[in-house]
Amino acid sequence: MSEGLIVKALSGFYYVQTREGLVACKARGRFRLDGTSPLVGDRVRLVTDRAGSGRIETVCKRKNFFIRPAVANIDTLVFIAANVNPITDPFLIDRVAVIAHEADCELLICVNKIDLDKGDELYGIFTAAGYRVIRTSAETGEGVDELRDALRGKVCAFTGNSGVGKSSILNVLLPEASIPTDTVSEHLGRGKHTTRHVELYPLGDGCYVADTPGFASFEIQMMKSIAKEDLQYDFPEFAPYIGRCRFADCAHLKEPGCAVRAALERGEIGQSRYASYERLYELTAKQKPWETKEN
Ligand SMILES: Nc1nc2c(ncn2[C@@H]2O[C@H](COP(=O)(O)OP(=O)(O)OP(=O)(O)O)[C@@H](O)[C@H]2O)c(=O)[nH]1
Ligand SMILES: [Mg+2]
Ligand SMILES: [Zn+2]
Repeated sequence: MSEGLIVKALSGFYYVQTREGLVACKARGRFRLDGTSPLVGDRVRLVTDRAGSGRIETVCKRKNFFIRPAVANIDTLVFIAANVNPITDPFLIDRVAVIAHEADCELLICVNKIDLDKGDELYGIFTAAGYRVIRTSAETGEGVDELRDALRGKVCAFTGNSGVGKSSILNVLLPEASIPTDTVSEHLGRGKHTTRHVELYPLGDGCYVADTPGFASFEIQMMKSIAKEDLQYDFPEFAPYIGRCRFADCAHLKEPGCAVRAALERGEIGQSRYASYERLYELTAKQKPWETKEN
């Protein structure tokens, strides 16, 4: 029995990086029956037959996993955004930020295509909220070294709407990968979903980066339901004010004496971030108690 890391899943095969090399594996049928199918990023144990093909026997305990992109054991989610062709809606980043925080995963925001548009608004919103934002251009290479440094030693997944340049940036980071990219449809201002599968690429020194297919905003799913009372903790810039409201169970919506809203009025919390909190609170509040993660 040997061990390895699933780096690609395609057409019913899992490609497992082992010390001996890359092994194409099938998974035991039981995984599918149990609804515990392996994911890219899983550490697994496998047996290989004489012909060199393998079978995954066990999946090691996961640190976390995501549904979209379908990956496991991610240290850093890198949200690639752009302010031109296509324009990233900040709400999309806010949703992913919440999902990342719930999964105990660092979020890094990368504003790409700065050769066309510097993305000052996105940069301002997310740096003010306390996130690290790196500006890049896959076209000129600007900022790519800073991104490479930020990813060192981590297992990362690129995410972001289709056409923002996820595959293009990865090609600059790892030229030998030559990942297909495609021009963004001028009509729709969104990509054509050039990347169709999730794959982890080795950048050396234990750093892996997953390129993933982009999503349209309506497709993104919460990987698990979040209790409405917990949502406030997913907004790191709220932290200094939590516990200072007049009511102990303040939802920071319309209650009098709310410290979060006071901070919003003083400009210490960003308008767009707070608006996303309101929208997401409404979504989480609609859930039934038995749909939340405690159950
Ligand atoms: N000007 C400019 N164009 C870029 C940049 N990055 C990517 N592009 C172009 O944007 C288009 C889409 O890039 P992709 O890398 O395929 O985008 P993606 O995010 O991987 O898209 P999906 O795979 O569909 O999710 C391509 O035509 C790229 O050449 C950039 O920094 N500047
Ligand atoms: Mg792509
Ligand atoms: Zn409050």
